[in-house]
Amino acid sequence: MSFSTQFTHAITRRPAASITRGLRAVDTGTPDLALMQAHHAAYVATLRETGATVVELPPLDAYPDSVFVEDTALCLPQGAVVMRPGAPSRLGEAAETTPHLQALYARVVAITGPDSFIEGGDILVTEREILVGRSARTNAAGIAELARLVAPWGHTLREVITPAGVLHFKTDCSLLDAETILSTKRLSASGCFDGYTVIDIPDGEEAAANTIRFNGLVLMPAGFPRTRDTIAAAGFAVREIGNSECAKLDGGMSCLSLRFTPS
Ligand code: CIR
Repeated sequence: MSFSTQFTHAITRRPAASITRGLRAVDTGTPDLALMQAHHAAYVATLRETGATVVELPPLDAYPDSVFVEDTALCLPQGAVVMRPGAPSRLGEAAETTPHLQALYARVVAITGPDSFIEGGDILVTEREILVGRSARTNAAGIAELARLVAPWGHTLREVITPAGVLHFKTDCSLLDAETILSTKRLSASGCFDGYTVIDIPDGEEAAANTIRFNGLVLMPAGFPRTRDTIAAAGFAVREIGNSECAKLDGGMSCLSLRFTPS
């Protein structure tokens, strides 16, 4: 069983009313809470449809970006690592996730800093390695600390670069199966996926690169028909989920959940 695509559990957090104040690189409009809630419910229902248990955490109004729960932890088969978000307004979110991981995992460790910063959105776990993109949110000290924490669990880290102007490494790529990565051309051109099979995102649909393979399904943002057809033609079962409101805050499919099989 592939630990990078097959999961028994997910954790999500419902969007808070404060989502209107969420971080964004460019202001393209205020997110509509009701529409985001509807998209989020469809996302959770789709995860559940695969047979997984989804733990839905309540909204956290103190943290406008807390719906993007992926950034607060890295979940591996051997244990979970609580992250240390590089965005100051998100730093406290990680501690909010900790007890929920401790309820499911025997081993929960944490990035402690004080100079280390790292967000889950910069981490792509494949069957053979963990790729971590250095970005505006993830620094060398954070990557080094993560490498030390997961080495005893048998994991090898490889540092890669998140393209300039891109929020997170996984903003531009996703794992579709143990050997196949969906990527923007601007990211794969760096050579970081050499040795994998790469499926290119069609030009102009770069915003569709952040998908998740979750058990039998690939969840992708709605509105990118060429990417949808490309993924389907490669043999994957695709589900389109509305993402218009999260996209206003630079968020996508992976950001909305932690996916794992607890140990
Ligand atoms: C942020 O800037 O932190 C949020 N507005 C978006 C986080 C998206 N998370 C992710 O890609 N893993």
